[in-house]
Amino acid sequence: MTATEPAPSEADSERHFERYFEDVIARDQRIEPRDWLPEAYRKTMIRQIAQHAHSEIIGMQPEGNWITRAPSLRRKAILLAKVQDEAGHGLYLYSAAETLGGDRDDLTEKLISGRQKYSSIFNYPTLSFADVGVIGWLVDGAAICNQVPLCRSSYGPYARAMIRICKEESFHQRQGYELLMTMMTGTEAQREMVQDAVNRYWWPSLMMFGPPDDDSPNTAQSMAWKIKRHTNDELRQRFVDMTVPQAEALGVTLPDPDLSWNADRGHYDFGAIDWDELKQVISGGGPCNTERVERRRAAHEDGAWVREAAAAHARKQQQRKEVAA
Ligand code: BYC
Repeated sequence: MTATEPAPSEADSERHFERYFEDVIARDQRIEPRDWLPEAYRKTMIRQIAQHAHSEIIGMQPEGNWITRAPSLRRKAILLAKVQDEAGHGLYLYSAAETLGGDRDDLTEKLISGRQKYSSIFNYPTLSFADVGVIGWLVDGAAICNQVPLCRSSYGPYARAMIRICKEESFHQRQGYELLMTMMTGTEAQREMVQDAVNRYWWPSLMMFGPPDDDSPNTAQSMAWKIKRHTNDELRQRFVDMTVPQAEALGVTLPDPDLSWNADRGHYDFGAIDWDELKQVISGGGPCNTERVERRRAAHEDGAWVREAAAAHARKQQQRKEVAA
């Protein structure tokens, strides 16, 4: 632009930024924190990342229930490490949300006041140690199916966080499967515990992928922005196809009489999912919703002194720096 050319209007600049954003998406490159982005993209990204972070943090509770009662030192060490990993995943994700202006305190407040969601799966109880294995196998297995494509999500900090998270989730899935294999080669009572856990967790695991495509309000826009790379139903099908042979190898029965190989489709057919149950659990009416949120609220309140002490320390350090300068 020369001095004699008129300055671009605000609307021109906005259009220029918009074109740049669309171009980055079309070329399959990443949107980075300092890039201009449409407000709706920012909102969607904060919603998804926050829901994901909350799921990791609330997801520590069902398995945490078994840390003190793990049957051996080895199982206890494995479970402790896994639950700690979930805390780490939550922290990377809250940091990714912060790069979009999502304030961590605000997000936590929304979680504990029920204004933001977390994955439905963590509202089911863990009734036996076999549940730890089944969560690793099915829940982490479903999470991997859903999250590997998110490593190519269009928002850079989210995609990069997802690479590390997926590596750790793979170990989580393996530890679950290995635990179940051990139990399945144990006593009859152990085999029954595994089958009972599979019966309780199979359908809720399928619900983790979200509502069916024709009832998923966010999918079309999130696919267009390349936040999501596959629809909810595509990923659910991928999970079923991957899991059926694993169930056979394990020797458990998946609780679905309609599950059968469809040679024409090249996929397994499966029975109808109870979408009313998913709606009820998402809207706070699952078996453990109240308990999970209460526990998170109590932990947040118990930790207030730590946050205050850290803030006071940071202020003191800053004052010392200013005095020294
Ligand atoms: N539970 O239009 P839709 C883990 C919500 S933790 C609750 O299809 P979208 C682990 C959805 O948010 C892994 N809410 O939405 C941790 C939306 O809400 P709004 C957790 C659900 O976003 C510890 C509304 O329903 N993984 O691995 O296009 C131990 C309409 O849905 C659910 C993630 O968070 C649900 N199941 O697609 C072990 C992955 N499903 O708009 C393991 C990241 C849907 O009313 N998230 N909703 O506020 C995603 O991939 C997508 O957000 C979803 C939903 C596929 C979940």
